Amino acid sequence: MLKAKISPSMMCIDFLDMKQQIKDLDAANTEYFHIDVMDGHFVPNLMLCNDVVKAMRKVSDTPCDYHFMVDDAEKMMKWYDIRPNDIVSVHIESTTHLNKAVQYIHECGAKAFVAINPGTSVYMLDAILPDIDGVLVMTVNPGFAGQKVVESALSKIAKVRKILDDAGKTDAMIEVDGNVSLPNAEKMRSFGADIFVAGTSSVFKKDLSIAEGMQNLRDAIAKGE
Ligand code: S6P
Ligand code: MG
Repeated sequence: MLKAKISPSMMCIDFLDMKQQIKDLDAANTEYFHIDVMDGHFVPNLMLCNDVVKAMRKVSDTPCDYHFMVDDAEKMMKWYDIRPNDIVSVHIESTTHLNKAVQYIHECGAKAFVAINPGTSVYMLDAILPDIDGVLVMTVNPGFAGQKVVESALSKIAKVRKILDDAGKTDAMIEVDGNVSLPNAEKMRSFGADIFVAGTSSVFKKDLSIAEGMQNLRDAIAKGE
């Protein structure tokens, strides 16, 4: 089992208090910052532009974990500050030249992940498997925070782990995104998830500090091991 990592979703942060919350996340040793990019076409919402990332980079060196929910990821990615050690996920459903997109991510020195929606079969990964560093399994339909998990997406985590291991990609990581609550995180870990996107279900909660939210999530993940 690979070491578990947490990637708090920046679209869930309190934008009026962003600087302090970034410092709190860093104090809690967050491994990544999850950057949701939405274009209003592939998903019915608009989200974080590169200016937000640029501002974040001024106060933290923590790597970014980009999640491009856009129609034209190959073009859109070039607007963003992608650095070595970042993760970049592009959706298999919307990226026509997937291999080219993965090549570009690698040229930036970043890790290339492919994201799959709850309704997408894990077998779609077959051709791109040799070229990727991980898979982002969406456990809600992308577009919004605060949704309920799609139960059938949970069992896909174990299927993806098996497909990766059978292909000899034992170091490839599985990231999960969507309603990563404490009970869900425990289950997701037991199915083989490695990177947990933390949103309104865990870390960004009213009446809970970021430090407490991060610790609760780490404890829940550990229970699933
Ligand atoms: C949703 C997006 C996610 C959300 C995250 C929110 O389309 O890709 O990254 O920000 O899932 O977390 P939660 O706990 O509110 O579902
Ligand atoms: Mg996301």
